Amino acid sequence: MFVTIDGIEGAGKTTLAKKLVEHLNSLGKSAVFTREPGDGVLGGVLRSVLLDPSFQICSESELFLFLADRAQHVYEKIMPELKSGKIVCCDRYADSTIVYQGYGRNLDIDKLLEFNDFAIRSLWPHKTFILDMDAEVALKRAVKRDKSLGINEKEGKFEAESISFHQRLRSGFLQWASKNSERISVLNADNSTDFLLKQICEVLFGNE
Ligand code: T5A
Repeated sequence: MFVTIDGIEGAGKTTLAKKLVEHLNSLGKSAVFTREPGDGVLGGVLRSVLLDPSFQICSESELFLFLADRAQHVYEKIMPELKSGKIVCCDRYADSTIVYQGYGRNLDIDKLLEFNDFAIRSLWPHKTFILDMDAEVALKRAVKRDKSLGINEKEGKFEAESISFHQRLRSGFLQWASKNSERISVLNADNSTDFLLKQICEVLFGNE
């Protein structure tokens, strides 16, 4: 089973995806955490380029760098883990590209869908959860986290975008979710991580 967690900056994706993996493993279901961008050796290099504000990258280059990261990630990690029977929980995936590069950077969404499908060899998640909340509140969470981790502005390229950019992303995620409602569930990220975890498990496994 391939599960992804997506949404705006600071909504709690990483926290929730890691907790989900921990919970599934404690139930004896073998699960692995992974994330985008930045898994693996190539991913690490691409992540540092993508998130470094000193690189003036045009939207098209940015798109292909995210897709290169994803293609390698699918080939090197996601597909092998799925083939070995693991549940893969990925923090951000193709939906981030549709929303950030499409709704955020105004690239053509049909093209993004096509390019993504090529990069992932049509490996779309079985289920995607989008964490939704007020963009300004979420951003404050991310900035507070960065400060507490001593992370400098290099990591904050997208966080440094205007609030209207983040509001556009939030609305993009909601529109995209409603167009893909059989795969994507929207969760209210104002809730506690434990509550969100319970909601996800109900969707994935029912009352099992
Ligand atoms: N991007 C990415 C694209 O433009 N296109 C793409 O195709 C892809 C894949 C990656 C950037 O790249 C962009 C999007 C991003 O801007 P990143 O640093 O990897 O950047 O971003 P993320 O790891 O996704 O981190 P975020 O900043 O978005 O944060 P998260 O993961 O949503 O939030 P998290 O879990 O770190 O939590 C933030 C803080 O809130 C607290 C946590 O303890 C933490 O301090 N928190 C909660 N507080 C209250 N209630 C809850 N339920 C909470 N959950 C977490």
